[in-house]
Amino acid sequence: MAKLKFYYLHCYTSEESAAQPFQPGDELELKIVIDGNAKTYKRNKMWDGRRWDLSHIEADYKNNIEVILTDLDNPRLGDQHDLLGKMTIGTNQVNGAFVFNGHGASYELRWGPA
Ligand SMILES: [Ca+2]
Ligand SMILES: [Ca+2]
Repeated sequence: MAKLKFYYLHCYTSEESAAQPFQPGDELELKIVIDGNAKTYKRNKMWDGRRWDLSHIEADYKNNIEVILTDLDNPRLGDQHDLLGKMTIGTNQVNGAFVFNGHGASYELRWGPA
């Protein structure tokens, strides 16, 4: 077993421009899959310089944690969600960071020992 806690997700560059009227920044879906069990967290209005505090999320895991970050859009209007990236944390990586940079975005996730 390994144990970690997430610290934050920091936005360096959002996928959608904060300057776009009616669409300020990203609508994020953060999916955390702990040994195959998925939990989903959402946060609207993330843009350059904003930080999402994740310090309430701890994980005990046996094999791995998969993290999938998506900017939600509007598929019903033909605007598909944008996958910003996915990554896997193994049991030997209880301290680390990862940058999601799909679709020109840049978000850094940090985590450490719980
Ligand atoms: Ca969006
Ligand atoms: Ca988008």
